[in-house]
Amino acid sequence: MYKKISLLTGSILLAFSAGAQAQTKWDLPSAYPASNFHVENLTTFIKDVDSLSQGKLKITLHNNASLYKAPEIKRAVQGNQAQIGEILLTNFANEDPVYELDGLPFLATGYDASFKLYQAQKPFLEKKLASQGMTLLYAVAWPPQGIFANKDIKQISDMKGLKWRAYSPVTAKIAELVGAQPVTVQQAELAQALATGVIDSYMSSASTGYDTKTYEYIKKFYDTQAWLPKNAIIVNKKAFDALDPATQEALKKAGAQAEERGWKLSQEKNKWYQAELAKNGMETIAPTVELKEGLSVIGKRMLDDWLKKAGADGQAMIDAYKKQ
Ligand code: PCA
Repeated sequence: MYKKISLLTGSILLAFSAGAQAQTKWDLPSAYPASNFHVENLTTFIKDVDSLSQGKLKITLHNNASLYKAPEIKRAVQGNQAQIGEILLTNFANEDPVYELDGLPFLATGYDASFKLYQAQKPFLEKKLASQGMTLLYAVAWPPQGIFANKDIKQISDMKGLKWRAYSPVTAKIAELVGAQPVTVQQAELAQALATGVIDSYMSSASTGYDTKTYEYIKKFYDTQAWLPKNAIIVNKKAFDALDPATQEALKKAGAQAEERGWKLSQEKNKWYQAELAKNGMETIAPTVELKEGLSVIGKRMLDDWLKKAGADGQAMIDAYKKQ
């Protein structure tokens, strides 16, 4: 009898403590597949949030654009249909120049330079997102961008007429400037666009080449290392404010850890992705001097255009970047 009572008391206590710790459930849409390093990183982040918040904040990942397509995720977070989401910043270049900066070719070409560019961009990015009712939790760079094409490309004029997959306004602009035909296709639909011949070339990372099995259609990767765009994890401000202070801290801590881990993972896995491309018959080619020069002329022109659009804030970002 005594035993029974104590068991009962135990379960009541358990029920009570579970009830007292209100649990919050968030949805996290991402546009990339499970094999992608950003998504691997997100999976660890979600586990960390769970343990650091002592189970109070449960985040469900919806990867591969299964909940929202890439260009829709930002608005979903803004409207709190999703409380947290992953976006490719440069996808939103038409909304504000601050989103475009890390998508410009040949401004910041390696991981160190890209991280510096991020530090210069960050305060402006945070301000812009705050004005849209969101906060920046963390951002991680994609590996350097190169050109996937079967054609021999020795100079930019060789890119004329390519059926060029663009993922952002900037990558569409590059196509226009070299005389290629841009078609905007997000990564989740890229494999199909290759299979159906809608496109025959594009500029992106080895990571995306691997995720989409591009090697089944394209055999050359020109390693131009032109820029490193970033994915950002953004949070709806109202959803964040509704969390208790300890849970807010847990989320921020897990985010800071994910940012640090993500930049390392991007570099490490880039080597692995490149090896996988080679294993699957893709040749990595160093760009010729002419090709590099042609692309940097384009980069310079795009930066000038960007500075005109971005005004004083833009100049402040570039100055802060160059000062580091
Ligand atoms: N992969 C993404 C964006 C940048 C990258 O490396 C894509 O191709 O859609």
